[in-house]
Amino acid sequence: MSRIAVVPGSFDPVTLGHLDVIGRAAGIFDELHVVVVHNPAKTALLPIAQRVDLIRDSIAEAKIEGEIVVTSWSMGLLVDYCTDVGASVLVKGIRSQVDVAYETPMAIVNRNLAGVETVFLLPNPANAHVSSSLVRQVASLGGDVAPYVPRAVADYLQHAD
Ligand code: COD
Repeated sequence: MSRIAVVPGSFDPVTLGHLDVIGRAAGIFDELHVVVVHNPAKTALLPIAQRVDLIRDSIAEAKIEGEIVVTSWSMGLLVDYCTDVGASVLVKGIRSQVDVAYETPMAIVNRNLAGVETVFLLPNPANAHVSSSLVRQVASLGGDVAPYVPRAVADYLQHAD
């Protein structure tokens, strides 16, 4: 039986931290779905379709191999997407105690709702401080985001209005 996992996130934009988690998850599971989910708690910078395109470009640029689907989901519960595609696992990155506190109740509810387990991956220490909000802030103030994001994202942000 093939193991299908979902890596969800806002990915606004995708960072080197996200890409590290995606690459390692692709090495663990037979099929990976990277899913851009609208997070109503956050004010978005990039349109969802653009985030999907940048994730695809970044995965190609990093030469991450495997069965990887990149898509978006806005139809309700994330576990419904998991059920639709036959995924039994969600993969999340844990950078700090703040992430643990945020992710723990969601992991328990997702298991209760649909039997979907959550696997937590620890970050590469080199990227542990990187977040999309940090990238958005640096970009908005005219700073160099190249150390934190894939080249496709740096290029996009440099040429965005
Ligand atoms: N290193 C490692 N991991 C990282 C890094 C980094 N530098 N940066 C981010 N991550 C991880 C995050 O911890 C997270 O696991 C993932 O990457 C995505 O991060 P973001 O910031 O792009 O996305 P979030 O946190 O805004 O996304 C939250 C979701 C939309 C995925 C979340 O809210 C969710 O699962 N929603 C489900 C909605 C639902 O069905 N709710 C009902 C049941 S709980």
